Amino acid sequence: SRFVNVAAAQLGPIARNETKKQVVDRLLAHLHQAKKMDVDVVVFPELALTTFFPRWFSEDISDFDCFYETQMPGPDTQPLFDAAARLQIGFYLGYAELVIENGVKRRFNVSILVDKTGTIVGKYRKVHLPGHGQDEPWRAFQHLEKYYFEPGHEFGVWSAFGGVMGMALCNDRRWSETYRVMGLKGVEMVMLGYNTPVHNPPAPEHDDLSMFHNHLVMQAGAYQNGTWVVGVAKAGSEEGIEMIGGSAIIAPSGEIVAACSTKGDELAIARCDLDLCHSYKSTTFNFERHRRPEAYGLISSQ
Ligand code: CDT
Repeated sequence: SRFVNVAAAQLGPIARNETKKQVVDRLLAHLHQAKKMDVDVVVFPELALTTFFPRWFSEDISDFDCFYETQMPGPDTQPLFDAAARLQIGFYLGYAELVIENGVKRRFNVSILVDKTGTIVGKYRKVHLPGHGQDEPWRAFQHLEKYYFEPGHEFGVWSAFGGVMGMALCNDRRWSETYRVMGLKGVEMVMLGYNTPVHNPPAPEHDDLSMFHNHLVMQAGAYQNGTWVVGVAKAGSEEGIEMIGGSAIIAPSGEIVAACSTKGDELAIARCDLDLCHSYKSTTFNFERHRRPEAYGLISSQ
């Protein structure tokens, strides 16, 4: 057995005027609590340092630069890395990244994986950016990820915590390709944070199904690739917008083995045996033996 004790560190809402210091204190409380329960790695949500700012349009995109991190660790986030090293606990963290390349500002929705020494072992830039790229005032609220971020271009895996770790962010979890690309790279645990409003303005008929769809996609992704999936929400009523909770740790069987039951700051913890992946990866989903890529031309070429 290869056990990794994992905490899904759900966050309740983050107010627009909450300072990064206040938020980081909430994250530190999670790290300390998790350590008491012998957790190896804590998974935080997407955009875990700020409110979900793509719900508002700003004509001048730079007005929102305060929601991005220009360095990681930076002065606000250094305490997380110090705590990780001191407590010997790792974490996955989602945040908005602002980098200047060749004099041009570039913005990404990213996650990082930090090991027990407080060292960043991997960074992932969100591939599937949902929503829209221009202000759409008819909506009850905006979902401007295509305006505030550029898409990333690959799904990676990293050796950490005694296994093969993968990262994704929110909307990525709805796409089977996300898990399959990492599955082909041998992933044993996919960590992903999300911010999902209950209400979907273009398709309000989906609203009642938002939690069903949340678990459906993560459970299917886990089973079809023989991997653990740890999905973590920023939940509750954030600036008047209701966000789903339902953070869950899902086994390679597709079963939910731990879940949050509130919409606030809450830990769900599971002792995950990475060797459980083997039973699926070597039988039903033995890719080498059973996949038929020659029949998948349409999706493998574009
Ligand atoms: N953050 C994020 O990707 N949220 C989307 C919301 C629905 S699309 C407007 C999601 O897929 O959960």
